Amino acid sequence: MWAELLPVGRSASSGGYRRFAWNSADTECRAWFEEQARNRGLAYELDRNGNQWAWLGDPGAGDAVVTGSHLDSVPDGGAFDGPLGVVSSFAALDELRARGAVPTRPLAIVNFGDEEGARFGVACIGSRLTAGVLSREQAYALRDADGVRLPDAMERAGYDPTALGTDTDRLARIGAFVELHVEQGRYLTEDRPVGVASAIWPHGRWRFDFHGEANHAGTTRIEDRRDPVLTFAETVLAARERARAAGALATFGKIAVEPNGTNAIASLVRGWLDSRAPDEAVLTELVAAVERAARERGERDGVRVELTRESYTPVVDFDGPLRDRLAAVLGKGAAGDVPILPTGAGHDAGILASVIPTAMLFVRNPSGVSHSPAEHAEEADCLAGVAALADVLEDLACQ
Ligand code: HGY
Ligand code: MN
Ligand code: MN
Ligand code: MN
Repeated sequence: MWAELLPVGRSASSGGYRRFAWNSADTECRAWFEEQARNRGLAYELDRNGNQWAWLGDPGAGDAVVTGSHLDSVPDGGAFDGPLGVVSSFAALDELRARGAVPTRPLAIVNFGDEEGARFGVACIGSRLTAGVLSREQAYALRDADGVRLPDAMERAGYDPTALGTDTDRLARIGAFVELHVEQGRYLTEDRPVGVASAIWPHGRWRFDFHGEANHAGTTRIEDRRDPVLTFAETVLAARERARAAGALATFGKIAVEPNGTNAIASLVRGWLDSRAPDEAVLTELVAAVERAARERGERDGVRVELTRESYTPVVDFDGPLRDRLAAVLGKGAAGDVPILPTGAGHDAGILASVIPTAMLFVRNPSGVSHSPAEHAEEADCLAGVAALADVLEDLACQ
């Protein structure tokens, strides 16, 4: 199962994945999901937001236990972020059947579309639409770097975008959602390779636009320049320095320069800030400090600065009965405490936590590296994750 998915959308040169929403690699992953569902005799379903579901039992019965994750990736992403959760869900279902466990509640495996937001700039589009935290209008306004609208991208991939929106009825039929995900840090250890999420840090994406003045690189005196690259550079340095001081995170990983010519002073620089912090007040102050630094430098450079918040996810606290139940299941017959850990990474579980009981399991990633072709998890730890997920599903759905 895992081996079939590995080559899909993988770059021969970097070994990284380029599975962006509704592109050919994403469509191939979706075909793989449908095949896995049908091969197991599960009822396959595509919902109004393009998320895929594989049901064991009557989807209409209510109080379903759902597990799954996403199959899309960041540019040049790793093999585990997302797919490990989906593959482990199918493997855990196989394990339940091998144990002869008989579900007393409907069970479903889900692939949430466009979790990384790599193409349209907003993360977790499939789960945000389902949970009602992204409206149809907002989704229709999204465009990719080539100006392709989200609904047009869906239609070109053969999906009907006309019914995008909150899926209240579906949410009412779900009693619990558990997402298994590769850890994107190094908290878990060899003897405790599976842990339970305690929280997701608040995080968001802000776009800084630096408006300067295009001019000739070879004839414009230094004192006559209004160079937005300079203001941007100062902003990047300020973001790093303020984040370090605040014990938080700030990254400019995506940049656009116009007209982007070697011998031309730029007219516009766009920098996307991804920022995250242990709590919301720290995050708010960090972004405000970066904005102040940008504007102060812009004053000096004669560059106009505009700031747009593109997406924001408040802190998710998984503390509650479902998390405790997962910790109890993982703790059965195991020595020592069950690892309970926070993450700075966003997840579909973080979106759904606002509308249904939700919890997460993390599987050890020895290097902690993620959003990179170097992302890796050991087979033994992945199998431990499948066994833990099977125990959790048996506890939740087969009692
Ligand atoms: O960006 C994130 O944290 C997530 O991987 N989408
Ligand atoms: Mn990710
Ligand atoms: Mn992920
Ligand atoms: Mn994620």
